[in-house]
Amino acid sequence: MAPVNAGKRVKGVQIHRPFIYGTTARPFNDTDNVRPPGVPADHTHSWTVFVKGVEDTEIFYWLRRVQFKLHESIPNHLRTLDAETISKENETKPPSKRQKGFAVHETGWGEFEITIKLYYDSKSGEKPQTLYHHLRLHPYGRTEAEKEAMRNNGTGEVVAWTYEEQLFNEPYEEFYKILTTGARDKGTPAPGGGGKGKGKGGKVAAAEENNVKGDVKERSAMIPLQTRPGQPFSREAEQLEIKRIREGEEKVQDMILQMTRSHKAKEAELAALKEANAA
Ligand code: SLL
Repeated sequence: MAPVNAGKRVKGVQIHRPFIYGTTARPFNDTDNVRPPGVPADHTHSWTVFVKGVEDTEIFYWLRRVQFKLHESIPNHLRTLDAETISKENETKPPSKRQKGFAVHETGWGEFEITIKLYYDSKSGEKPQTLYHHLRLHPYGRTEAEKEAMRNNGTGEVVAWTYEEQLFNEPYEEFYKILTTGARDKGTPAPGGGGKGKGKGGKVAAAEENNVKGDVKERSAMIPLQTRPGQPFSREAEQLEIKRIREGEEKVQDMILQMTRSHKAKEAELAALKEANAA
């Protein structure tokens, strides 16, 4: 899709939208993940690759199409999903069954790299962008604890999820309106049908500032305050990560200090030995 020129850009403005992409895999078993009939006997896992909003908030208003390129050993390995088609299918489903993101469900036996191509709303004028994700079927890590962290709290699922933020730099005015019009509580309908109309846009920033309860609003750039089961990306997780990085930095600084000291001591020793040798 060739980018269209959608009028003037909003200068000095950068809008971001958080999203999550990745894979969730489960080994087949005899109880709650039985290999479906027709699935080859050498397939060991069922898995899903997805692109979705944080806390399953909608993303179809800025992300219009996703193409997943799977391993060539998989029949039909190019899978293209359109937001419009998914939305139409959703109309016939009860709210709890509606699909909020882009997802491909498959079965297989091996891990490989999946190419994920993102196509934006044509009014954005953005070129498609490619992400790469390695499908994980097996937990990995240097320690049991690291492996366990990939097992999604004992559900048996192997999760490999990545948090990302899509940046729209100086968006076109029309697209800016789409992005910023209609922040609202989750589960409430879009204003003006599809969010193109009636402006509640000014409330977005205020909503983020007043996010004391931690509820994520639709059509906002918010992420939850607290980590919850199945929702690992939050302000809380961010703070923990910052703490971990700070502690790592301190440790490295400490190691550098120790090394410098021992290096100086060795140099002094060397100088003394040289002196003794010359005498
Ligand atoms: C490996 N380099 O050797 C990888 C290749 C391919 C995975 C993994 C087949 C699924 C199907 C499948 O799982 N391919 O036949 O539908 O580990």
